[in-house]
Amino acid sequence: MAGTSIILGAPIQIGASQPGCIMGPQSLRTAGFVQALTELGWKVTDQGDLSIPPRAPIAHPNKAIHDLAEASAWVELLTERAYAAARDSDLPIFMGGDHLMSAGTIPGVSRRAAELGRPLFVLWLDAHPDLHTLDTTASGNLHGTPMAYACGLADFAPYPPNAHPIDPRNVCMMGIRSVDTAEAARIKETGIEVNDMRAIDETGVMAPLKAFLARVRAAEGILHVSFDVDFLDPSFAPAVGTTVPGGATFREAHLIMETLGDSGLVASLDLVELNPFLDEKGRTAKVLRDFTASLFGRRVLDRMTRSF
Ligand code: B3U
Ligand code: MN
Ligand code: MN
Repeated sequence: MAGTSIILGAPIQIGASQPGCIMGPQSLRTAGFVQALTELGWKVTDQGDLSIPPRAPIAHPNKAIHDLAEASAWVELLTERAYAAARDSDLPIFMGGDHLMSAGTIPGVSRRAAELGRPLFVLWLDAHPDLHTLDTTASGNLHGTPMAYACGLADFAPYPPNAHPIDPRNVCMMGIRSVDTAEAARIKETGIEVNDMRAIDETGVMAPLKAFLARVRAAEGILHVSFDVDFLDPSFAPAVGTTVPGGATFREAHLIMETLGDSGLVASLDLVELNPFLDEKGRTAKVLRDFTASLFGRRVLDRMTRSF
């Protein structure tokens, strides 16, 4: 399954509640991320880290919001660069940075999907749905908003208008276990598929994952995976600012990544919210490296590729 992968670092931390995600891409590189994929036969081009120039603050009626000018600059830059990375490689990886990053990467890869005339699907692995708008976020932390922007659910000015919003019916969320009231209302309105941890406890991860992958395949869709570290249980992935107990186990996450790799449907990947300042001897960075390698084809034993 090996092909080409562009790696883009987006050291964003202004969307989060505490500093540290700025070191995310470097921590992954230090863990031997690029080598792990190269060993699997992938041709990897690390384009390094993006940056935005300093800018004047922008005020918003919602006084809780901070760093809005920087956030819109990141969205604008990432939309363009994610589009180009998707156009120029088989499976680009966007290394965050906090989850604000996906407000740029998803519209970027969505533009590429539109160009190919194929629908974009998103698998959202996260403790949170990140469905706040600028008006409903109470924390003012903009990493709580990317999915609402990606789906075009509200006016996000001063962000650039989202020219390629995704259809909420093409989103599948897994691992959800912390939802604010406004987000719950938006889940109801849009009908976004949310597999919360209760659902996963009841059915396991494979039933909803297989059903979703079958939908992607039937629609000849392109799949983007957005992987927030807090999807994982903090007991083995502590390097995240917003830990929520009761996350995915190592085995559940590993099975998801191998199954995604087997499917051959994944066209782009976000790795977000890694905060190396909170890590224990690089443990979480290594977990992300290994899960990514699983998605990229690393297997414990060779076995027939299954198609889902
Ligand atoms: N929904 C809360 C908490 C949160 C969202 N995303 C993360 N935390 N990582 C908020 O602040 O919007
Ligand atoms: Mn998130
Ligand atoms: Mn989260």
